Amino acid sequence: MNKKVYFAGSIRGGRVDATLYHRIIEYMQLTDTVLTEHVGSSTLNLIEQGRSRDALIYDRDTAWLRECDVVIAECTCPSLGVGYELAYAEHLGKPIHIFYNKSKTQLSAMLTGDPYFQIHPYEKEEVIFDTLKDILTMDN
Ligand code: 6K6
Repeated sequence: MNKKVYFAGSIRGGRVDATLYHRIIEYMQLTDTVLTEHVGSSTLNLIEQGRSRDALIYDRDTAWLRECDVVIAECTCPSLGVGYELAYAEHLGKPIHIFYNKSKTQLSAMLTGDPYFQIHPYEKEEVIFDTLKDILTMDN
């Protein structure tokens, strides 16, 4: 099944993992539709542009969260926006998979302590793609 994927990754929280996000998005786009392709872009404008511009981002992203079939989040780099998206998607009952590199960070207890989330710690990047393949071929 071609799934609509909401990929979440840090933007204003820091772009240290932006190239990893790009590789994850490219992999998922081989079989599925990624609604949030921009999260992996190397040319994002990170500057605050006022609340009305940010309101447009919020409205579009929350509409995509309502539309998606599954949420995939890469949480090695902490991000307030990603944390918000995860809680929003949980409230909607969306399947949520969280990846993080356990040799680089400790995930917030508000994520690891919530049994709703499917959490996938990894050390080697290759493992992410095997897990994604399983997720994207699941029935839901
Ligand atoms: C313009 C073009 C591309 O990006 C922009 C402007 N910023 C955002 N656009 C779209 N989604 C955003 C933007 N800033 C944050 N988000 C959403 O919040 C993304 O879906 C990320 O998963 C998450 C990142 O939050 P922060 O707190 O790290 O910025």
